[in-house]
Amino acid sequence: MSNVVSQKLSFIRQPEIQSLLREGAGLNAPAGDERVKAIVHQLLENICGLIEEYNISEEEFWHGVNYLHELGGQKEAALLAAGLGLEHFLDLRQEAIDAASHGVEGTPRTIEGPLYVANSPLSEGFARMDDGRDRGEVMWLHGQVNNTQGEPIANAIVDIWHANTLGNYSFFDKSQSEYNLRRRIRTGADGRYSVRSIVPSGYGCPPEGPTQKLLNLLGRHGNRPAHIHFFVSAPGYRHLTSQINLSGDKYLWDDFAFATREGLIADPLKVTDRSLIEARGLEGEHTEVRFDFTLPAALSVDEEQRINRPRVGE
Ligand code: MBD
Ligand code: FE
Repeated sequence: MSNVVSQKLSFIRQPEIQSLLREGAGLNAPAGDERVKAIVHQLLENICGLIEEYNISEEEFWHGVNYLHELGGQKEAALLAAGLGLEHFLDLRQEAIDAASHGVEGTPRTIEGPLYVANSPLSEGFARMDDGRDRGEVMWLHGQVNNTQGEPIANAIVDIWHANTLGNYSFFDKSQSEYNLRRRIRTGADGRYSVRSIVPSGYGCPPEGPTQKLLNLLGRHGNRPAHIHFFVSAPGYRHLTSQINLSGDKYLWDDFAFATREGLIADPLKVTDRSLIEARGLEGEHTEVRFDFTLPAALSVDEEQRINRPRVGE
């Protein structure tokens, strides 16, 4: 081979090194998994190529190994995957695959992120999500789940989670009550869901954590705009993982996790109308956020389920 890369990477091209990479990946062992072997082999080759190309010192190498220990020890690997854009990449790739079979229809998907907790309390039509201890602005969040013909979907489960006014999520923030700001709503025949909650603030990565440490070296911030996460599912329809972002946030189009998308932005509305306040059983002025979902029909039962990934509470 005489391309630029192979000329530059002359050390790892030596037969002795190539043989070491094959041995390391178990290519000569009869047992094991072929796919894992192939992937690990290429991974080893890529790592050794980087070491050669960037002249990575032994000290830098062990520093990197220790960084993985820090990342795992503080359970920030999924946070870093979001911050490096890898989780958004998976969305873009899956969307391109899906477009081929479904066309482009329905509410856009966007990343789940690392802060979901399964099995939050389930209510019919309406729930209050906050425990009343965070004196943030009251938020009335509501909308309708529809099919692509615009008809309401009954028995859809709208699983909602969001941060408090400090940008923190219950469970991960032990100062909050269990399942605070986490609820599941089942829609009735009208396809509607509504919740009373508090307006969330944007999230910021733990400033002393390993994710922020790397982001600093990249010259990047670790902030997200104010957002609300959703899983929306219903029998016969495609599972949707998405989020809405609140317009007006300074990070709306500068999300460190790249989750903001056209079609996923909601405009918070100030409600002062007395009769509307009373109809909602609220005490006074509040912020209304309306967001409707459109779910395409599922082509298989698999598509009705969220992807499997390790989650708290499952
Ligand atoms: C969040 O709240 C979030 O949604 C993501 C993707 C990453 C970090 C914090
Ligand atoms: Fe979030």
